[in-house]
Amino acid sequence: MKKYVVATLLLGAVLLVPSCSPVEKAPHRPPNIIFIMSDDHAYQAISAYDNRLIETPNIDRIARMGMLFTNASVTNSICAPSRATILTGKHSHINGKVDNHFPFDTTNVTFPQLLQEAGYQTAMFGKLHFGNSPKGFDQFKILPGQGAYYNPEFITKDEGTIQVRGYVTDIVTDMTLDWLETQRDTTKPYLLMYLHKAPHRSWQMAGRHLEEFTNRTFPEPETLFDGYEGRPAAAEAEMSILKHMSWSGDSKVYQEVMEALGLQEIGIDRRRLPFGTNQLDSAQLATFKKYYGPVNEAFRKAYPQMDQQELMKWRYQRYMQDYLGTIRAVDENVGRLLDYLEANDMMDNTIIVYTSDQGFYLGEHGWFDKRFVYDESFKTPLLVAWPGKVAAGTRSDEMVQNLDFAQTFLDAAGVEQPGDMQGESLLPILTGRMEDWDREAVYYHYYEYPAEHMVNRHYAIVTKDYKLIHYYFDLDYWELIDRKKDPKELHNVYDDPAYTEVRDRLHGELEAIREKYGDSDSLSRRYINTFLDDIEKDGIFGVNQEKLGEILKKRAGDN
Ligand code: SGN
Ligand code: CA
Repeated sequence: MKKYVVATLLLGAVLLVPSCSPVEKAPHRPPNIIFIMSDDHAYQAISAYDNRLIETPNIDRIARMGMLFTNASVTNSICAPSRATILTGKHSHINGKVDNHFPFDTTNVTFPQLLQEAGYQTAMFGKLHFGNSPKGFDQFKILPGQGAYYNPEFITKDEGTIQVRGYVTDIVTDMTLDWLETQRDTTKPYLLMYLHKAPHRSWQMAGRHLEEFTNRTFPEPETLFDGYEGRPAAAEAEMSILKHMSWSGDSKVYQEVMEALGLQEIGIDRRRLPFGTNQLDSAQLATFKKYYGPVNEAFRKAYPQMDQQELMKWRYQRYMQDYLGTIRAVDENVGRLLDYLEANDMMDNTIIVYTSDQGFYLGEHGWFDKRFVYDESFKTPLLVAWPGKVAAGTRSDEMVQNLDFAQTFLDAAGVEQPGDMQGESLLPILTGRMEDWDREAVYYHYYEYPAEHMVNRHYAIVTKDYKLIHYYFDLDYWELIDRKKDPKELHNVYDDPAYTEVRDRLHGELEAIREKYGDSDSLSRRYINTFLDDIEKDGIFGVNQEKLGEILKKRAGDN
């Protein structure tokens, strides 16, 4: 009997041998891919990076299972262009989606289409923001445009436009879990894109988090009172927490309180009065009022004594409370998904990515929003788990980008990467083959100007040590940032003689990287003209009319 057991064990061992044998490789099993992306989620608000603002235990689980990237960035820090780069593996100037203004060109080839052709089952739930429906998906339910936090509508593949009651972060997760539970074709590997609207402006948290978050106080960033010396584009931008946030939609100040205090609504937000509540039903609104009522009362009393600095501090706290409150629900829901995968033994051979479409300013430089190549919006969170393939609890400070996702997934799936994609597969980093990775610099190009927040057009080369930035329309000047000596990015050393050599070297590298990726001044000029032609005809939302007039007049002078 004993002999029989031993023989059986030996036979079992022999049968298992092929996967360990040096000659015969195990057959490739294409992994499942779960791509989780939130909208405007700053890495400063993920505790795996930094726990001063909020604990995100569930998102952190992905880093504990796999790798945390500390130097991941985007090629163009704004929503739809980032998503287009992710799907196409190409820079904005090549895929054509340079800004949020025009719809995505659906003749682009995207990695989900290629995975679908290769036999993957594909699904997308949540925010896309393309102005059209995604190609290459067997199933999708997406928010129209920015989508709503409460009782949102969805454009669906099979049911037309539907409205679902509830809170968007919970609903997108319900849809995702429902798909995993009831629609999976278990004979195929799958690509699941689970895309949150939160924490996008204007921040509306779930009712269950109002009590905690409207009562919390958060530490201030060191650069809350940046004066923008030497950085004219920063000085011109309209994204100051003090000056450009709206009283109603952003800070949740009631109209009657604004009137009592003589406050004029700020910027473009007039359309959203009163206080961003148009999508809430009466019960949801009552919960909002229960918590924002006392906030308003306290503000009504305190405001007359506040100086500008105190007001900035108050507005920063209000901002953090609401922004971070929306992240609590994202974290809880990521936890629901991970729990589901664990409970159903679905972690094996599955890549799980958590990222954001870009970073965000949480008071650094006195700002909210993004767009600049400065770290808080240039960098983006990136956590990747792949149990069995990526070592648990690892970190990488390599300069990876959203440009690399498409090729990474194709590589992992064993699908050929089209020669015109511009990123690189991250598998060498993820699986510890660093001899196959040698990137030293990345390229950045932001376009959307003139537009809301008025961030000048700029392109840049970024290395681990420096950023060389050219602001070219309508300002025209250079910035050089020494990332090691000046991590808060407060000093433009472009004209400092101590940096002449660095500056000249970086100019050469910038020209080379622009050539490598096929970007040029003539292409930039073409994008400016298409944009200005369009807004000259139809106007543009959110732009100071006087400034717009000046830009268009200057342009007329150019021609
Ligand atoms: C909206 C926001 C802006 C934000 C853009 C782009 N204004 O227009 O603050 O920069 O979206 O964001 S709001 O008054 O409508 O909230 S993106 O993530 O879609 O690129
Ligand atoms: Ca975004």
